[in-house]
Amino acid sequence: MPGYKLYYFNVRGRAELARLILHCAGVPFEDFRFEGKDWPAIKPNMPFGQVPVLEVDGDKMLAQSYTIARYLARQHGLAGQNDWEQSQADMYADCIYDLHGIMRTPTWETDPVKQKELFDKVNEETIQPHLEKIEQHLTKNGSGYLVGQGLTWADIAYYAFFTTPIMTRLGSEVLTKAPHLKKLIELVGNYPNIKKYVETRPVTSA
Ligand code: GSH
Repeated sequence: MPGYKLYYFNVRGRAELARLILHCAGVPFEDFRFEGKDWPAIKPNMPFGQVPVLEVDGDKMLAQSYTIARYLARQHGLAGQNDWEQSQADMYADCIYDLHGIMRTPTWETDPVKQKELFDKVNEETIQPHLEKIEQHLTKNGSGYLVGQGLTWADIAYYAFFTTPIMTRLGSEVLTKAPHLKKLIELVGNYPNIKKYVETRPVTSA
């Protein structure tokens, strides 16, 4: 088993998907969380001056959150059963990467009224249309999972995104028209290793 050390700030952010994959697979790793004040000393040692970074066996360094997540999924049986399933999982995960970026835009608005308008707009114009498509895909696949017959890192990516603190900004009814996805998120959240981690992880604002 490789030795893993995951570098990131003490928030869920872009590292949480990797953390969830590792916990789900029951793989031990060093969850190296640091505070903002420690970042200037760490930054020069990161491959591109950013985090998350996965250190493997003490010397290999991998950057880019979704590259890390995909690598871990492949290593630990969560990438899909064949090339087609793996590409489907990648496709869904990339959708979440895009949504993650779009959801961040309103957070830069400082006026609370304008910010709420921006979140509502993202919900109406991006999130809800995406959910409509996801419902169709989940219905067609029929297994309850996004890809094939079992859990992949794509399911975990949807779980991570839709349970992230920022999603509360869209209101509790965000998944009302997405019953299949709601069920999938509950399913992922009830995997024993995920449940155990989520119940005990540090409480953070992001
Ligand atoms: N595309 C990269 C990924 O997905 O990993 C983005 C990484 C990124 O933006 N990292 C931020 C960071 O390291 C934290 S979320 N910020 C500190 C800095 O750039 O100095």
